[in-house]
Amino acid sequence: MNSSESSSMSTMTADGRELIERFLDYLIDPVGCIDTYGRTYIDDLEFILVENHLFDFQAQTFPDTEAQQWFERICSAFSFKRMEEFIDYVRQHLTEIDLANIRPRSTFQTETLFELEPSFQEMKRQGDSVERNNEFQRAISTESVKSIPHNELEADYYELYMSFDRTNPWTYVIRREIERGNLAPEDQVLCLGNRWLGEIMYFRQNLGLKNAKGVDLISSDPELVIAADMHKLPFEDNSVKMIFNRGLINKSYDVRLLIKEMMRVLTKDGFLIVETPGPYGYGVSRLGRTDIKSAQNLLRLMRGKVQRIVYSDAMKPHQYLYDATRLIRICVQLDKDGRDLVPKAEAFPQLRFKIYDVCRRRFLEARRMLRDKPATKARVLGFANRIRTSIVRRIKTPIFAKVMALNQSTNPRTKYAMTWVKLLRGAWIHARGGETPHSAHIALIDLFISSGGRANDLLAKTVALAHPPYRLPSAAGVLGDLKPLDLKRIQQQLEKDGYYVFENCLSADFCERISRQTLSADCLILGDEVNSDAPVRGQYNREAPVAAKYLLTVDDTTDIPEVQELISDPSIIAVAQNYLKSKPIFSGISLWWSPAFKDTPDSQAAQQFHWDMERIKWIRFFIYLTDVTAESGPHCFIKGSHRTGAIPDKLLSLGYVRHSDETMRDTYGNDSYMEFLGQRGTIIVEDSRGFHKGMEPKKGDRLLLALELSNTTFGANKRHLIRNIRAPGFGDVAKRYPRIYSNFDFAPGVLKP
Ligand SMILES: O=C(O)CCC(=O)C(=O)O
Ligand SMILES: [Fe+2]
Repeated sequence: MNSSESSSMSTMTADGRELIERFLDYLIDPVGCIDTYGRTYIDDLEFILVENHLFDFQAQTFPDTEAQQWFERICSAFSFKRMEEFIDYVRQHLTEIDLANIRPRSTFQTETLFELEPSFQEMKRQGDSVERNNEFQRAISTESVKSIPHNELEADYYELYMSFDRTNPWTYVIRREIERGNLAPEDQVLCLGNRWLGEIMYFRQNLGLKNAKGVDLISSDPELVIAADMHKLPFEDNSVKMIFNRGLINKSYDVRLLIKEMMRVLTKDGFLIVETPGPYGYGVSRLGRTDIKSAQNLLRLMRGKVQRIVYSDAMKPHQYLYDATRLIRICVQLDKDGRDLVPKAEAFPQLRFKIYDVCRRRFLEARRMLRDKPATKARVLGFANRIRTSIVRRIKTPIFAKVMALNQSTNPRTKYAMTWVKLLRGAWIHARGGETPHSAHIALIDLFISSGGRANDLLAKTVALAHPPYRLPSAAGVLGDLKPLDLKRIQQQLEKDGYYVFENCLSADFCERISRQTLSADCLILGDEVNSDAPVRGQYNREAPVAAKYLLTVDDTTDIPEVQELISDPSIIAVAQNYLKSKPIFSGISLWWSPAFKDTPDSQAAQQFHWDMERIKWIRFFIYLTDVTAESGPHCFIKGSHRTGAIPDKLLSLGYVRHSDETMRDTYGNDSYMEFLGQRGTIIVEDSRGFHKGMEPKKGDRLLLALELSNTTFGANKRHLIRNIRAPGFGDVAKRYPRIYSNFDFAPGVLKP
């Protein structure tokens, strides 16, 4: 027998016992400890030391000095060298120690509730095991599924069921994350312990997360739900974007293992949503085996790896939670690469959510009712039809005649009001089908002229409310690694002057690659001299140009890998979003050669001063792909002329026309006249609502790429086709941020799910 063994076998002195009891009472605060059925806090002591006190078993130290002093006193009194010796000693002398909190509270409720369940009796007789426990859970689930048949099929019923006695934040929270671009429709989502198929249908149909799947001990449809033990998920590491579970983790036989398993399959920035009862009034049981008691205790199991707490509450439950005192609900976003992260708790718009929740419920109820009862549906539709015909007959037809009359009016006020009507009607048509009526585009131009830009500003604010910006993960790209301060600076200069020239350039090689591809393309040949109704096409010969402008077709342009790289570039997107204060959309992409063709400016080639007005609010990136000198056709801009009210009425009243250099210098002075010279690769961003032009080249030629980003595609109708994904990553970005690419048509099969 060696000395340490003899000390562990000997009985304790009264002083020693008190020391140990007080130390254990200090370590074990039951409010902060997770309860597991069949285990005592002494069984879990290693976990409690690490999770609750950050004890470092390797260094044998507590970060907290008070805990460390306690530990050292115990070590010297009992001549322990390590924490492990103390724990062994305690476990061997358990009968001699009197502790306030050794064993979690445990309820007898299940003992009576499940008396008749054979798998429960089996578990009691043979003792706990993973298999017997799962068998029992499976039996309970099978029974409860029968009790709510509608939940088995209907997404709407399931959604209503989740909120039958409380608000349900999940629809709001998840949709908001989708809206922000943090979650995409294709992402893999798992519902653990879903029981009802309705939960999966809810994710697929009501939230649009079409790859949602369940994992449960029971499955009536293997396509929707995989039968497996949640502690051993049949999924690869980092393969799941979101895990959702309600009333699940209290059924875990080992919650630490469960959380580890969920963290394993979740992606680096995955989401975890947990809804679970706790703390239990009477404690854990053979059914509710785990009581985490608080979100805080749960978060401790993911320590350092949570970046955001998207939502969290702990309400008093109403009906079915038996003796649980709270319903803990939490949604977090991970950062698995994080170390010692302190999660950011986000503010939650309570009022907006409550209004949303009430409306959503009424909507779901109405939709169910209409779906359920064909007779009601027929009656409602019939009624609506009668109203519609009577509106047409009594109201619409007479109003139509009046509108026609108003339209012909010469009264300026009536004309102004009618312009708004045309614009708003066009906006309605655009919102429904994506196309803007020509009359509405003209109305946009007319309103700009008559309001000096105020109409655009008002409309842009409305659009921004409907489409608030994405939360973009980074703004690093061809414009540099832009930090919030850089973005602010660029935005401020854009607002003040209307343009910004970036310090960063594209490489010569990058420009050369684009240039080479343009020279073999069949361009549209344009210019004042080209008078033909049919488009004239041909390759651009740098030695012998025959017109002022050689424009690549939009579809050829977006087929160039380098162009696709630029339109998936985070820094370009971020700069645009910041200026537009709304989700940006690539609404126009053009690439053209301007040769030295004649001495006079060409109007078709935009070589005289003008403002653009194809959108409500937009910015344009002008990218030089050849060296641009004063001779080879620099882009020119009148500083500040983009601002609201900056164009004098006498110029505006001339309409959408071209202006001479003299008019510009007379109106704005020489200092405002900007001529951008730069080597190839130079990137300029500009609000081309201000006066601008491309000066006609005198010598040499210029290849320019223009990328327009707008807050909406309302205005000119010109869509782009993506025939193929040619830049790595473009496809992923396009799937993740659908609105940015909503002006593109992707050829069938190009955007694989
Ligand atoms: O060629 C230029 O520099 C000007 C082009 C232009 O007016 C435009 O893209 O809106
Ligand atoms: Fe222009």
